[in-house]
Amino acid sequence: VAHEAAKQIAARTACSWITDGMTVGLGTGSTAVFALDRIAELMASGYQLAGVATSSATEEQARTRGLQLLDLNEVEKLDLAIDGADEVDPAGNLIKGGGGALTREKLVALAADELVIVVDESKLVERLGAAFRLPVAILPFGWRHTLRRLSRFGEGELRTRDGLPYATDNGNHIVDLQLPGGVAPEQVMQLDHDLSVIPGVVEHGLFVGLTTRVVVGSDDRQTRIIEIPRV
Ligand code: A5P
Repeated sequence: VAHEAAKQIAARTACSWITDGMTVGLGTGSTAVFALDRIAELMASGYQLAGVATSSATEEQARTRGLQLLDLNEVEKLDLAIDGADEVDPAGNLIKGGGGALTREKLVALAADELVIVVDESKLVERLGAAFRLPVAILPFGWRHTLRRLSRFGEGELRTRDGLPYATDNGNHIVDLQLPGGVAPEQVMQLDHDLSVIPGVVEHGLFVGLTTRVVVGSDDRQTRIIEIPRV
């Protein structure tokens, strides 16, 4: 699989900010899963850690590694969340949701004091959405109407799996939205707002102003850390 070494080193490096006693947000995807291995090692070495998972897939992966999981409602806040991303812009804004977990991922990210994003170099872009379609989670009820409302931002396509509308962990559908030319860092906040107020939209995959650090792994197992000041 592409960039495995880069993903692994990025996720392991992100775990260096975990200290004993922390409650950690556990991201979803092929990069974030490597953090679970490191967290299991830390626990084996005596750390007391608890995790809140961002998807049922991550829940499953965490359980097989023996991690203690909490529901987001059981914690007031998280000390740290570690998650992947589909795209990262120079301001640390993200597109997430390629794996369909964007709604829980955003709720966990918002609850966390710090959000460490782990990616390989291929995820770094100048403008979000120029290459990757923006995932938008929508209610199944009346989805055709919501899709039509979304189409003023670009061409949207209902995500399918095995010929049926894709269903998220929350039972929602996903529209993958083509943003012509993408969106510049200074326009991201406006688009965040414009999408959020559309009736039928549950959540969208733009993560604006949430990232505090990006760990970029490369195939030769080097990492670069980008600190993002929260404004
Ligand atoms: C899941 O919904 C996504 O937001 C993932 O975090 C994102 O797709 C990154 O996944 P990979 O690390 O597998 O590319």
